[in-house]
Amino acid sequence: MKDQNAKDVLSGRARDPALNGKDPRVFVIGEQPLVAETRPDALDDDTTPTDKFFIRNNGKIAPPTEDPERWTLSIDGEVNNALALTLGEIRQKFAHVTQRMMLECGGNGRAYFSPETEGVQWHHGGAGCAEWTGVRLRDVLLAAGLKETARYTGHFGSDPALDAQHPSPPISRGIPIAKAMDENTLLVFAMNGKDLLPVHGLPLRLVVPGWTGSVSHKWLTRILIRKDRHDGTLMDPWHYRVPVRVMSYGDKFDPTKFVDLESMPVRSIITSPADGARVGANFTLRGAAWAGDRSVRQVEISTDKGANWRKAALSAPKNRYDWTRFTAQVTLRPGMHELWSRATDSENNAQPEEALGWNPQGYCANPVHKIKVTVS
Ligand SMILES: Nc1nc2c(c(=O)[nH]1)N[C@H]1C(S)=C(S)[C@@H](COP(=O)(O)O)O[C@H]1N2
Ligand SMILES: [Mo]
Repeated sequence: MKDQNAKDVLSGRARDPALNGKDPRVFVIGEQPLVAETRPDALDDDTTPTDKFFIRNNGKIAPPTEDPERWTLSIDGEVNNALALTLGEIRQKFAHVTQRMMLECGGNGRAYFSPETEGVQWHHGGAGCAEWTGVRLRDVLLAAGLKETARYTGHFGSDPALDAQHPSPPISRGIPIAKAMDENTLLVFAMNGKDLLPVHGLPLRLVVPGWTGSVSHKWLTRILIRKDRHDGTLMDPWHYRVPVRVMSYGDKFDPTKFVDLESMPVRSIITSPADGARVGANFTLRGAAWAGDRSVRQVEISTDKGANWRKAALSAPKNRYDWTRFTAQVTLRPGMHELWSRATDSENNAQPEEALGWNPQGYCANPVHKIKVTVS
């Protein structure tokens, strides 16, 4: 991690203006396109401040818009009244909702797979929990009048491809209509009480909580309602799909044995103390846990590399898709120690000690979080 930061300071941070104002613990793991994750000790706030929120772009950041209120979102396809709504109209016509909800990249945890897989090497910090303000996508879709044939959404935004060397069209993913109609799926114009930052989708984005972050489209301009699964960029058989059965490195890739990655798996992180910290003999350990569409049933802590576990105290989430904060009182002898956290979800899935479920694109690695501390 230290090396990561050094590299970050020398390269990405110096160059990419999107990192201006971000906490130094948001470190670059991909430069073209810009991808940056948050060190777990920077996720110690109940609500993740915007300056500590991870960044995942697939192309360039969309060019700034002159007049955000006149930004237009179109809804077309399998609807009775195709709509073209300005942001001003969206604000005016639909009820505003504010909820604290998780956003997490589908590749979060990828660095823990062995053998290493393709893709950006996220540790545990491709996730954050912000207060999102917007309107329910459901309300807008009801205004457009879904036809009986409506099955799936397709999302389009205004971010351009990276450059001539990377001419692939911008990401365009989608979700089944049931998730689009879920009351927690929001069309968002504010993050933590302020307009979205350009890098987080100014002026309008989707937040589809609990699911792979790739469906939470930024710089959103159009939602196409479809009769069948969307076929946009990164809806191919490789991306954001996970094997139905356990597979191993070297197994033949058979696309018929894969399903769309939707809900993210259970995960916990220790947010205090920081990895590598010096601590007193008695301290309060703090952390956060989340589980995609499911809830967190319990979090356990081990101070002896998994030989013994004991329960952490959980605080109640504010609303659905909020993370669960936890604390534990820890007493340790002088010396070096490891602190581990393990969460279990409402369907009794627990984090494994090492990343299981290897898959070629490296989705959903959720091993227990392990940090080292020194008691002096
Ligand atoms: N238009 C657009 N939306 C996008 C992306 C993108 O590249 N372009 N990346 C997606 C991915 S993969 C993730 S994980 C989230 C990250 O959101 P954030 O950068 O605000 O943290 O945005 C999603 N929405
Ligand atoms: Mo992502």
